[in-house]
Amino acid sequence: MKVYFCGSIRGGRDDVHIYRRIVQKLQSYGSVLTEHVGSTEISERGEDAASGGDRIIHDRDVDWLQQSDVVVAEVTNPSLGVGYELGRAVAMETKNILCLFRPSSGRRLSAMIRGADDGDQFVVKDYREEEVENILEEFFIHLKRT
Ligand code: 6K6
Repeated sequence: MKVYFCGSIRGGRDDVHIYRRIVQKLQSYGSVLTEHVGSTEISERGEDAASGGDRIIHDRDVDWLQQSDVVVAEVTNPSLGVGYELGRAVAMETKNILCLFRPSSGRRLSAMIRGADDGDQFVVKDYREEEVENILEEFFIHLKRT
């Protein structure tokens, strides 16, 4: 199984420790195409020496999105890139999408994400940090049954 993980980069890296936990858990279900999103080496600038510019990042990520079977997004920290990826994934129709949001942040999730939940292919789940692995476990067990 190929999993595409989305998390804020230029939108802010405050939650990177949670992204890392999510990526680690996702790796037990398949290959995570975007494991760099959970890397503490990547700053808010979202650049490193190996990167060849924004177009290359965009085109590679859209290609990975197309290849992926499942999309998991941590959406607590607002990010234009994550919102864009989710919109593109919805347009691809074939993806199972899980959005994870922490109400304890005090933020309110965008209506365009919360309102996209159809209880089937696009699911939004509120969670507390300590239960993140269990939430993922439940989601993937359900996926295997369908
Ligand atoms: C090179 C090596 C590590 O990071 C880079 C350069 N930046 C990006 N590399 C890969 N994916 C990126 C990069 N910048 C944004 N993205 C994608 O958009 C990721 O898949 C994230 O889910 C999302 C974050 O968007 P912003 O708007 O918060 O940056």
